[in-house]
Amino acid sequence: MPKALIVIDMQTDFCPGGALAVPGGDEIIGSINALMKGYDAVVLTQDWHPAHHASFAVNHPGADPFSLADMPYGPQVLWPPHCVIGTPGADFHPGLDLSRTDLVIRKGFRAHVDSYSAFFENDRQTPTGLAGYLRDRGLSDLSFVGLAHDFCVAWSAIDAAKLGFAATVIEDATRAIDLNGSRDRARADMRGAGVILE
Ligand code: VGL
Ligand code: ZN
Repeated sequence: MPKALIVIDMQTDFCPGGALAVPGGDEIIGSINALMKGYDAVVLTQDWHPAHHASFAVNHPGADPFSLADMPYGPQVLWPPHCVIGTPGADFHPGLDLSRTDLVIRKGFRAHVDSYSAFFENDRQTPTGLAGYLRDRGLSDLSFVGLAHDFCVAWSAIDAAKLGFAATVIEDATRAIDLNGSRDRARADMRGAGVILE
């Protein structure tokens, strides 16, 4: 089965020193680079928000970062501003090997809806186009790595499994934000959806 490595959001803002740093986020870059040669395709995702994005706490007067807001599509964690379009924080980490990248899929660029998953925005309906790309290329076996384990990696892997792809998360090559037990919940949800945790 042709296989793709899906590298989620390995961007400066999610690494130590960044605006929404995931603890140890930069420790996984070497293993991700090394994994790339074992795949038929490498896809990178890039979190890519306008400054007035609805997932930013600063755009909700009085709301604290990491609190929950009610969006038309359900509860949404409010984040510090991160991965703003065109800023250095939105760049891929300089250590990431870009030489084998087949496709970069940007997500979260619509101001009123967040997008954790590489496949669907958080309204769970608006597709990013990634499923069609992978199917067109016959890439049916997907391995997920990157940041953050408990948000964008988990949501992407769960959607992949629901869409009928074989989905594996290589946990050593991920790091979690771990907000109120989100890491354990993500692991249980992934297992429940048929994602293999490796
Ligand atoms: C992510 C929170 C907000 C992620 C992206 O990449 O996991 N988390 N935006
Ligand atoms: Zn984001």
